[in-house]
Amino acid sequence: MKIDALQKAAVEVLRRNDRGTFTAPSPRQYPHLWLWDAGFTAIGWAALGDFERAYREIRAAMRGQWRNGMIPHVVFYGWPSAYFPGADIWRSDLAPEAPKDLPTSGITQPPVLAFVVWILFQHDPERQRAEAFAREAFPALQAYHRWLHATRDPDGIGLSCIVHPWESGMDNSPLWDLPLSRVPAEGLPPYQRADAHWVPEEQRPRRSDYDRFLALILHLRSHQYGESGVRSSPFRVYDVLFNALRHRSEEALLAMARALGEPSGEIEEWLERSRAAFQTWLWDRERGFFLDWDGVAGNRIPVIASGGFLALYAGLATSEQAQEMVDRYLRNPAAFAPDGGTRHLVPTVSKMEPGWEPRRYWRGPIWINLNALIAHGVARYGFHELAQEIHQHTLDLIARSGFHEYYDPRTGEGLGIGDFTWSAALLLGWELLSAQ
Ligand code: 9WN
Repeated sequence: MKIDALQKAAVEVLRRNDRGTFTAPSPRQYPHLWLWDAGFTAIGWAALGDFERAYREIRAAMRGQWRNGMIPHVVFYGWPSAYFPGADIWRSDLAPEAPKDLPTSGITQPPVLAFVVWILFQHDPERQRAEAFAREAFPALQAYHRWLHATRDPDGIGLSCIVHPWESGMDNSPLWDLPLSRVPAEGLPPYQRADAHWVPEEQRPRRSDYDRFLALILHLRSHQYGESGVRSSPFRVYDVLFNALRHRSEEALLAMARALGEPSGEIEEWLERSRAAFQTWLWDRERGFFLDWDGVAGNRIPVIASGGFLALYAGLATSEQAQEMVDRYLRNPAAFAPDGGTRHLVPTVSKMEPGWEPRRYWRGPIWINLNALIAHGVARYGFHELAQEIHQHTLDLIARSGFHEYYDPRTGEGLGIGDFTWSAALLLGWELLSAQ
């Protein structure tokens, strides 16, 4: 398919998945609003010149915000549905800070909204409208980031922890194998998964993962999703992808504060602290890579996953570190680069990892959102050819298999659900995500 035919097909996916108030990631598999999906989707609407629709998407996500600042990972517009775990499991009504009239989940997802709002601000040709929206969004985004710093840094290290794998967006990554193995999953109530109805089970997380996903929800719920639940969580990880996107968003918040004439001292402090924390806690000199920090075990998680490259998107690596990550991993056929066995960039997990599974969700397949963020990350450090290559691989995958949720890096086969919103939105809005 030629690029304009692909773009036409992408527009159709966005329109079909548009529910009016929000765009479903997939009306069948994910019929509600997801936080980082909403950010990527807004980029797609903006690429089409429909800024009103992009703002509506962001508003729909912010509408779920809790009084403590948290923006939840799911807002259950369109509830009830067959989705598991639904609002009846999350029970946000038990938490005093949750919105009264709209059920949500009780955890968050990668903090992409602030940098997305900044992208919209920069590209909207109607300047008054752009400024009005930025003014509307700024206090909510600032409150969200304050919450990320205050409630989610129980160890005081300058980074935010996640207390559920879903908060990373990379649900069953091998990154979580060790930390999840410590989550007790005995005595769970019986439950019925709904995720393997449209998608073959071998492309989804295992039952043992779902047990722990549910156990963690029940733990957090028993603490009304408050601070005590974070502190006592058996799963507490300072994830590179999550914190890199937090940092990128805070770079955007700083730019926004300056553009709007708002005070910026607090944001500058956040940026300074996380820049140092990436070096102290997450950079692994021996492996030459940014690794997640396990807050419960007190060590780095020795798994090379592509989320590590997002440190480049946020400008958090030195140029030497960027060079090492590219040479040792991204360009290395034994790790992420094509080697005859794999033909496409960028698998989510290094092929050297024993936990690598090329068809199972976040354990190896290629995802379009990560490809876009990695490409713009390497471009930020001057690797323009590599960025181009990743873009070309992405276009080839979509041309071959359509707008799938993820792709087999060996064959390019589309996996997971089809007509997936962010795959379409980011084909359209790829360039807007540039971090330069
Ligand atoms: C759980 C919506 C979301 C994405 C995540 C992806 C998947 C949910 C699920 O779908 O997660 O949050 O039910 O599997 O892993 O990144 O935001 O598209």
